[in-house]
Amino acid sequence: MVEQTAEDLVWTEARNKELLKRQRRVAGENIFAGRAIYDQRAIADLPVVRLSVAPEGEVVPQSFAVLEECQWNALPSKKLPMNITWQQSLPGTWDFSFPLSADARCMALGERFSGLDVRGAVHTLCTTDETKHTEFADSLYKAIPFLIVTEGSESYGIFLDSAAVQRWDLDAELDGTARIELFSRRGWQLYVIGPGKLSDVVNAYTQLTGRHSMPPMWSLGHQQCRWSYPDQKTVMDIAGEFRKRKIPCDTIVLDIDYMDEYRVFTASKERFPEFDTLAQKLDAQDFKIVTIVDPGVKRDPKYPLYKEAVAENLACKTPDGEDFTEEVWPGVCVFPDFEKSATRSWWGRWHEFYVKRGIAGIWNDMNEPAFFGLKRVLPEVLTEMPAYEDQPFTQETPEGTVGHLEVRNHYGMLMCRATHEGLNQLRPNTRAFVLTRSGYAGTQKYAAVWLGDNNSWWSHLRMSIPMIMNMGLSGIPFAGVDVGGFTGDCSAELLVRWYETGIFYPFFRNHCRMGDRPQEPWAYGEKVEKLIKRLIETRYRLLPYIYTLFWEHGQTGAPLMRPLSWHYPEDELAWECDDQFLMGRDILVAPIVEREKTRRTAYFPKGRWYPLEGGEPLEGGRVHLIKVPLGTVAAYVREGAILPLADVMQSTRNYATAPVTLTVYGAEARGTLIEDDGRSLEYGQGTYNELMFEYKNGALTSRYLHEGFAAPPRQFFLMAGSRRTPFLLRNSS
Ligand code: MIG
Repeated sequence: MVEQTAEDLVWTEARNKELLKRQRRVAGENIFAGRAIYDQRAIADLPVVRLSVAPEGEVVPQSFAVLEECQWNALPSKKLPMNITWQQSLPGTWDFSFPLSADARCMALGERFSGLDVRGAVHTLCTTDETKHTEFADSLYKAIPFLIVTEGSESYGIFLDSAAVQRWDLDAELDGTARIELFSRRGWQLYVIGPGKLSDVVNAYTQLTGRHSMPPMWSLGHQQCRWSYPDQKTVMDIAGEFRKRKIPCDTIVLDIDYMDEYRVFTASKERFPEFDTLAQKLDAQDFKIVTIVDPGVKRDPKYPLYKEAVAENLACKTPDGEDFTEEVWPGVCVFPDFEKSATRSWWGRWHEFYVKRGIAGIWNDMNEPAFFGLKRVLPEVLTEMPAYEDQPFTQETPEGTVGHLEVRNHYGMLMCRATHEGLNQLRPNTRAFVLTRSGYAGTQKYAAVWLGDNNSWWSHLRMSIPMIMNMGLSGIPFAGVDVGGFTGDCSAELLVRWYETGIFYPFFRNHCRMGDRPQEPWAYGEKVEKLIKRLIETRYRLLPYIYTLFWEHGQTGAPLMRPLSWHYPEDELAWECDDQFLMGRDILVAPIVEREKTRRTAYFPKGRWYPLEGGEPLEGGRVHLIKVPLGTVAAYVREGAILPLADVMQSTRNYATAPVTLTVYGAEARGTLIEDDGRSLEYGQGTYNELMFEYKNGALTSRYLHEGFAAPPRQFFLMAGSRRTPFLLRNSS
C-alpha cells in the first residue's frame, strides 16, 4: 500500500469536492401524486398567481408569513408565469426551474453577503449563525425565499412560502437557468407576482406578508451597545458621557452579561444590584434600555422558566420524545418550540419581567437557533429532506410533528412574534420595539433586524449598502448593521466613515465585540469625537423626514433605503449603482467606503441635486466626481423636495417640540410630514396629521391631508435659499 502524504490528502480532498459538485443532482422523474391548486387574484393592481401543493396524505401547512386569507379565483390554465416549471423529484425534494434571460437581474432574497444583484451564485436558505461574512459565506441569519427578477423596467416577484431548507441556483453555471431545490416532505405555496414596476412588486409582496408598523420614535435615535457593558455603573457612566459631551443618544442596549448566569428573564444581583430601578434612573436622563433575550432556557430544575417549559411540554423534542438539549451561553439548555401557539403566549407572558422594570425594547439573538455544540444542522451532502427521525430534533406544527429542518427558517420569526405579541399584551397601546437576528418572510410584522456579526472592515461598510437594500426589497425596512463593525478593532477613519453611512440606516446602532477596541463616539479622541457628534446630530435633524418615510412604508411597502432604480427604472445606469442609495425619494447618498479616499464618482439621475450640507446643485443624468472630506455627509437632495429638518436634540424625548425647518430645494417644491404621538397605536384610529407643503412663486403653503392629532405647539421655519424665516401653519379648512 502506498502511504499518502499530507499533500496528497489535500489534493484528494479537492478532487472529491469537485466530483461532488459535478454530481449535482439532476431532477429525474416527477413522482408527484398529491393536490395542486392554481389560483389567481390581483394585489396592489398586479396579477398574482398562487400555487398550493400538498403531497398525498398531507395538507398545505399554515403559513406564518402570509397575512389574511382572502378571495382567490381559479386560474384557468395550469401554466405559471415566467415559464416556471415544478415537480416532486424525491419524497423529500421538489425541483423548480425557470429561464433567466441574459439581461435579467435578481434582487432581494433576504440576507445575502452579496451586491444588489444576487444572480450568478447558489444561495442556500437555511438560517445560520455565520460569523465569517466573506465571499464564501452562503446562508446567513435570515432566510427569506422571495426573489425579484427584473428585465428592462419590468419586475416579477417569486415567493416560495416554505420554512424548509431551500437552495436557489441563480444561473450559477451560466446556462441561463434558475433552479430552486426545496427540501421538504410537506406542502408549500408558491406566489408569482407581476409583471410590474419594482415598487409595485414590493407593494404587493408586503400586502401579502405584512408591513412594519410605525416604530416608537425613540427607536429611531442613536442606540449604543457593547458586548457587554458589564455592570450598572458602566451603563450609567456611558449614559452620562453622552449627556456630558452633548452627543445625541436615545438608547443603551444591554448584552448578555446583565443576566444571572445567562438565564433569560433574570438579572445579576452582583453586577446589576439595582436592575429593578435602572430603567427609571436612565429615564431621568432621557435614555431607554433594550435588553437581549436568547431562546436557550438553562436546564436547571430550580429555574422556574425551565420547570414550566418541561411541565407544559413547550420545548423542542428529540425524535425519541425527550427534551432536546444543546449548549449555549447558559450551559446546557432546552429550546422553546415556537411553532406551538401555547409556547408563544407563554414566552410572551414572561416578558412581564422586563416590562415591570421599565425595559423599553427586546433584542432577540441566537434565534436561528445557534448552538455551541451542533454547528452544522444540514447533512454534508443535501439531496433530500432527511427523515424526521434522522434530524436533531422535531417540532410541533399546527399540522403535526415534523423534523426541525422543515421549519427551521421559522424559528427566529416565531420567537420575535412571541416577543412582540407579549409586549403588546403587557403594555397595551404602546408600540413594541423588538430587534431580531434571525427571520423569515414576514418578520417585518414583528421586528427590526440587524445583520449580525460583521467585521470592522471597509468591505463590510461597503456591503452594508446593497445588503440593507436587499433586506428592504425583501419586505424588511427597519434594518441596519453594527456601526463600526462588530468583530475587530475599528480604526478612527473607518468609524467616522461608518457613521457617515450609518446615520441613514433605518436601524442605527453602534455595537462591538468583547475584547475589541472600544467604539463609543468619544473613544478616539477629541477630533474624531467632534466629527461623529456632528454626524449623529445630522441623524436627529433628519428624524421628521425619516419618520415620515416609515409612514410611507406603511402605505406602500416602500423601504427607506432603496436602490436608485426604485424611482428611476427607465434609467439603465441607476440599476448599476449599489454603493449608492436613495433614502426615500428625496435624498441620494453616495458615501465613501474606502480607506484614505476623500473623493469618489457618483451617479446622479436626471434632475438637479443639492448637497445636504449646502452648496451649488449638481446637474443629474451623469456621473460626478464628488469631494467628501472626512466627517461630511455625501447626501444630495432632489430638486423639487421640501425636507422637514428638526433642530438638534439630545434625545427624541424632545422631538415633539423641536422646531422644524421646512427646507426648500429649488424654485418649486413639495414635501410631507407625519405627526403623531410617536409611541401609541392611536395613529391606527386616525390620531395623526399628514401635512403637505408646497413652495411656489416664493411662497410656502401648508395643507392638512389628514388632521387628527392635537400636536403640542412647536415652531416651524421656512428655509428657502439662505434665509430662515418663521412659518405659521395654516389650516386648509
Ligand atoms: O455568541 O450576545 O450577533 O451582537 O453581542 C455570540 C453576544 C452571541 C452574537 C450577536 C452579537 C452579540 C453576541 N452574540
